[in-house]
Amino acid sequence: MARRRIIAGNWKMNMTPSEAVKLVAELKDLVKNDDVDVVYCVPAIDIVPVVEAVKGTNVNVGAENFYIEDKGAFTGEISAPMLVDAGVKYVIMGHSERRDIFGEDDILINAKVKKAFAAGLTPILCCGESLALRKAGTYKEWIERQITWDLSGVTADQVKNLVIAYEPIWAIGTGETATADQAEEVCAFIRELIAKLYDGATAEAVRIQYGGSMNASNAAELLSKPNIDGGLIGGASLKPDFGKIVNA
Ligand code: 3PY
Repeated sequence: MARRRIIAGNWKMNMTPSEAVKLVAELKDLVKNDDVDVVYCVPAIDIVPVVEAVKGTNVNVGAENFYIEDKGAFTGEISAPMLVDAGVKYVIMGHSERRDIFGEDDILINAKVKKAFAAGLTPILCCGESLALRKAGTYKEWIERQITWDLSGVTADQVKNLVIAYEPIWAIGTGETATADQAEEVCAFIRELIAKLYDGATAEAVRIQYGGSMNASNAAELLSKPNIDGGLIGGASLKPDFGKIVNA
């Protein structure tokens, strides 16, 4: 069965609530496409107004982060039940900015994957190597280690509904993009790894995105590759260009 394409914007720490509502209105007609899952992953403070603003459209809302406990003394955090109650469907985890700037490790990310599934959220699990690992030629070993840890104890049925985003760190916020062949090589490797860790049916079902400076001019080539099922889009998700990527 063909995998449904998924294009998700990662707004990062951009857009005040009023700017967010304006952006949703600007993009509304541009992102219409019934054959693609379109997701806006937005800052916590934008979730409620954006869920309201996308009502009646083809867009779903995702969060950029959450904490693994349901409630309690965790100042500054938001929980999976809070996200679900607010109408959120997806949540990003394992993004290199959270790994590198906020020190999140694979043990926490693994707990997030399990918690998100248990709460009814779809994880968008990010992985990817640094420039040093790319140059050393050990990037596949690194990605295998990340995914194996992050999916420890996660069932095949859950992985069938997972979204994995391959985001080489050297292509994030640098303007550099992996070539379509480089991206496809790693996305195919991730699919083979899922077949090894689970089985062929699970590997066929899991959706794998490329992320890292995907934009309106390179999206069509990246998305033409057999193992790239979509994109996790940074800066270009804040512009009308996002509509071009959805329809690429
Ligand atoms: C980027 O494209 O910059 C991203 O980090 C997407 O998540």
